[in-house]
Amino acid sequence: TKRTSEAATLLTDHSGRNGVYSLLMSHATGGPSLPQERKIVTAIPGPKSEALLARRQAAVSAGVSGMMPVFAVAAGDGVIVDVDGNSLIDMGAGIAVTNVGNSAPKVVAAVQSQVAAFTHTCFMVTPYEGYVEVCEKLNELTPGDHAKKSALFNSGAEAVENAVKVARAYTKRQAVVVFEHGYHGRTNMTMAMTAKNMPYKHSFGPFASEVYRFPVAYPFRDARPGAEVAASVISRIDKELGASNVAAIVIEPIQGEGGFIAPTPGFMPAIVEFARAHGIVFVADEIQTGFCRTGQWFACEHEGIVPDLITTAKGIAGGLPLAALTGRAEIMDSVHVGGLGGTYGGNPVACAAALASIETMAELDLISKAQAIESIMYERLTKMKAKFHAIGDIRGRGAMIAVELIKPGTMDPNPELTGAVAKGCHAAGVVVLTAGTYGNVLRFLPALTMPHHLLHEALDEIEAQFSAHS
Ligand code: PLZ
Repeated sequence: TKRTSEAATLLTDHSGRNGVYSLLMSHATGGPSLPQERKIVTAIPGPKSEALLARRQAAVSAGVSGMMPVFAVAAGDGVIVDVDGNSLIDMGAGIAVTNVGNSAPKVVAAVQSQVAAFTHTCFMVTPYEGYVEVCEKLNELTPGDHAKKSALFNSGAEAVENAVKVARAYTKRQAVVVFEHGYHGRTNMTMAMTAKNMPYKHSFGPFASEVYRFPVAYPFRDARPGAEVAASVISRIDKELGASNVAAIVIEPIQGEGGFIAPTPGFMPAIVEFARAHGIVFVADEIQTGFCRTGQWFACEHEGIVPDLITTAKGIAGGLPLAALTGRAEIMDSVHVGGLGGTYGGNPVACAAALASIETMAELDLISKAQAIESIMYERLTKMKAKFHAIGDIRGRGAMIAVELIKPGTMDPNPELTGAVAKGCHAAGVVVLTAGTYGNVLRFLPALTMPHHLLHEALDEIEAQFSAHS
């Protein structure tokens, strides 16, 4: 077909060599998935990536960072293939996005048929079924069996902004409570809500007002029970803000960019109870934790928490840009008509991808797959912790696991070792991400379809890098 030959031209231009070409052709036309292997055939970066890096440097703003020095041409399940034909192990899934794997067959088919039918009408102008169906699914899958409604957006940050808008409209209050180490986005409102200055906020102020940040119960660095930390936060909210001025409390049930900090058990339930008692809208930001990532549909479920509003994005649509705000119908309906929206929000192609992704999650039982990844990761990392005293903490759930690195014998963060291990992995063809307020967390977020032999191979490499740098 014409489309296939266009894809072929594109792939030939980028990859050149024949082996890579036929492998990519098979992948791009819905054939068997990419060979699930690490295969390094050039230096990292290879010559074709080097050439693209030079073009990138000349054409792309220096303000956009670039972690891996290679350019991708294909990806699926556990691997990313680069322009030089290297096949890398992917422990990042595009920052927790391709939970169902890259170019998952159902997603590819749904996107192809939607893109051929129509690409955009604007839901606010001429609606279509896909948008409604995604909302129905979200209302059904998110925690709680109360009446819910949803609205769709383009990015996680936009969903968080809209959570604040809805909470303010509903409560007729202004203050927003967020937490230390929290991350909510890069737009003006969400920069104010994000804790870390560098790189997210530095030189970009002034920030939105009426955002107040309080400590989170951080088990590795605070031995107090969760309820006790919550009590001190609640007392401060009462004294410093006044509960009756607070529109929303926004928290990630496991903090993502902040370093996979799962608040000490008891912390979130106490905060939820306080919110309920004072008419404050409790918002769970599940943008990184959602869609089977933590071994449940949503991370709130681990502590039985039912948020009033929940923000989702990333894993929702198998890699297409889509985000959502879901919550109690009376809260979601409290906004005046026309108050929520946007040109592209709930784009039909992204909605088709979301429906296919959600179907794939159920069909492949990705909840169990995330739990299996958790067992393997904990077992291997626990052994490494006994050997390498720089590993201070292992934490997270499902396929959202991290290690926090310290200077051995202290609690001091060790960002130098974190960077060295990450760089070593990258050079050896394993994509790992870092995180944390102190830049001392190595985080692992593989696709939930990651084959176990590759997971072990990635862990072997991580272990080798710890050995090399200890
Ligand atoms: N809330 C909990 O994790 C996005 C950011 C990467 P967007 N996290 C990855 C970077 O450096 O920009 C995120 C998140 C949580 C909100 C967001 C924002 O989602 O889709 O990136 O806007």
